[in-house]
Amino acid sequence: YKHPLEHVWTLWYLENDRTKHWKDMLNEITQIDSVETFWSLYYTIKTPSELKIGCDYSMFKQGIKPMWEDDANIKGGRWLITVKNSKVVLDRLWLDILLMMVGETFEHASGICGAVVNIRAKSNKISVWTADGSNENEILEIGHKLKMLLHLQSHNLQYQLHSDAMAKVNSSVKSVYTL
Ligand code: M7G
Repeated sequence: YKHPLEHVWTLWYLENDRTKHWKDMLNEITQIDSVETFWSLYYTIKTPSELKIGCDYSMFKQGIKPMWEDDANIKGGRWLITVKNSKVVLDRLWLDILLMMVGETFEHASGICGAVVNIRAKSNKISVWTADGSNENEILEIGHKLKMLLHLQSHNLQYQLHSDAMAKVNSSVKSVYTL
């Protein structure tokens, strides 16, 4: 017997390759539909801090691609957490966020599309993507819960719209909310 999750989730891996278009760097790894599958996968794959620079993991609800253009994301945005230095903190935050998502911890769990971790030379990033960038209540509930449950009092959480990320010309995307 396996303990089913409320939603089926898909794990994605992006491997940096300058010869490829962004979308072609995305690989769908597997579906996660039970607590047991979650943990066996978690212990099989590398943790985010073990990945090479330029790589990403994403875990999204089944049927949603981890890209701005997906119908579920196109009107949405992301809570962005910048994680400097510590490998332990990065891996811990990522696991906690995955557990919060599969455990439907958020009051507005239905508004969550997935989460991404970006391994970057400048600073690593973890983000939680939500479907509706105009739903202030939902966005703030999710943001406050992330901040509180992940003990991010000293971190800055920024909510950015994917439409702004898509349109960005320089490297900065404006934040709609900051916590
Ligand atoms: P990033 O990997 O989100 O962050 O975006 P980074 O700047 O810290 O590396 C890097 C680049 O990847 C963007 O400027 C886009 O060219 C491309 N890219 C990233 N995302 C999430 C998307 C997406 O959802 N759709 C498309 N078309 N390109 C994306």
